Amino acid sequence: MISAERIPNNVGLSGNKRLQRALEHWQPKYIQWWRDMGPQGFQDYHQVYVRTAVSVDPAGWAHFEYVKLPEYRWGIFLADPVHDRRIGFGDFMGQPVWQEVPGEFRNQLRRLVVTQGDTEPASVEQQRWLGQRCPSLYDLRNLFQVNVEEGRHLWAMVYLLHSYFGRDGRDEAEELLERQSGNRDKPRILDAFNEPIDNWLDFFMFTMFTDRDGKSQLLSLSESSLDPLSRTTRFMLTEEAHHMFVGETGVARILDRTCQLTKVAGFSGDVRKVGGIDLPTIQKFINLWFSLSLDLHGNEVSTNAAAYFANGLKGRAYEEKWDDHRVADAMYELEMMREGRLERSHIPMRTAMNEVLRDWYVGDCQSGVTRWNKILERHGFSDRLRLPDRKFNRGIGMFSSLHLDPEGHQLSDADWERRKHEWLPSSLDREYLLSIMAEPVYEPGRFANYIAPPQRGIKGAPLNFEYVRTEA
Ligand code: BYC
Repeated sequence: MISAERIPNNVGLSGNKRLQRALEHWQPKYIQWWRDMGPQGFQDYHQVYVRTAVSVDPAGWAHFEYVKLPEYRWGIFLADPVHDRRIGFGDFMGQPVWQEVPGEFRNQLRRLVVTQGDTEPASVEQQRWLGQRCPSLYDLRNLFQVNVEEGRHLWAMVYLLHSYFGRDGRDEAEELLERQSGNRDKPRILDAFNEPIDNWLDFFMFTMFTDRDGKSQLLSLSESSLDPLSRTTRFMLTEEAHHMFVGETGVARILDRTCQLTKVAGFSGDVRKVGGIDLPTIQKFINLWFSLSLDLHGNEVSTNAAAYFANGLKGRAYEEKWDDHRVADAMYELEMMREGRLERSHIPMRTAMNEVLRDWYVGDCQSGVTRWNKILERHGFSDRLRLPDRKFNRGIGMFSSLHLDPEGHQLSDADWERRKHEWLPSSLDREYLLSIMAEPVYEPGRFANYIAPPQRGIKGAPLNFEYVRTEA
């Protein structure tokens, strides 16, 4: 018997027998999945100082305790309801939001919830070996905090599937535990979630760029006319912020250390000789994860996206900041491929909604890169990091058939093959990273040579706090 108290929630779980029964069936499979596919080597003997959301108010956020990972209390939370909330965009604008799924939009909504839900366990799977190469206990704990929260986000989507999509929803919830990141026969739905994340530079770039796509998508789903979806994703956004913090500060600390080590190596020397991560390598990982995450926004021209908007299923980020919420006639200007040439064109904005969201995303990423460059500036370096052109290295959308360099110049297939590792990580780069991460750092207060310590510890604890401990 599943106890509702073990699942912190504000959805009245103890009074909802149907949902309890559905979760009773699903939860043991989830725990088995977590053991098999979650953090490897940290299931039974380690306790982690994690934050558990026990309610949606700020006090419920500050709940920190040591837990064994499989015993984490994954909860189900919806942000508080907004009184008399109305549909904020599209053809049904102004009507009351929906508390149930309208039959005509059931398939579209299920598809959105399943796609979102699929990414959450996928990321845990991608990151499952990182604990064995961690740069410090502080970072190890942050990795696990991110992992348990991704697990909780899966619970959030499974709650929606079980509560609002009947039998199909229950089947989909099972399948979320059956697909596997990188599996040839049963891969995860979106491409970036099938890429391996086997070193900590990948991890920090993933949490910086791919979790930020999580933010774009959750912002747009939080505008949804389906109120339970809106409320669920609004609460998820509060957790997403921490994931991006881990990514942005992780890269910032590597940059800081790279600058220090470059001075040690002598400016013309190779920072790898003193165990650091050189700026060109950092730039390649930016290029990779930024372009993979651009793909996650879908095709530039998309009738699916137009239908999601028209039907009020998915809005734009911060929809309230726009003037026109119906977008019946507005046009959108974008670069398009026509007869093999790039030219600027105007298309109906509704069909460009994936691109509109991508615009928001690119701006948000740029702010982060600008903050990273301040570190280089502070150390007196003239080098600067950059986002590549958004057509670079695309696997989805109309630019996926082209080869371009990071400045956006077209290349022949042969030139691309010859030069791609100037811009994207090579197997040698990856081998180098694994070589400096081979020995995990489990000693409290110590940090691997390639990364600077953070400015402060977690919840006021010192840097030498034992953020992950083995049982006495
Ligand atoms: N990979 O009309 P189109 C997160 C497919 S991350 C593979 O452009 P649509 C997180 C598409 O399925 C956020 N296939 O796209 C971060 C369709 O296939 P079919 C996750 C792709 O439908 C870190 C076809 O191309 N949230 O939370 O508008 C850690 C035509 O597509 C891809 C969401 O995804 C791709 N990248 O899809 C943990 C939100 N892109 O039907 C978590 C929900 C497109 O022709 N999903 N295709 O076979 C959506 O909003 C939309 O499904 C998409 C775009 C944004 C993915």
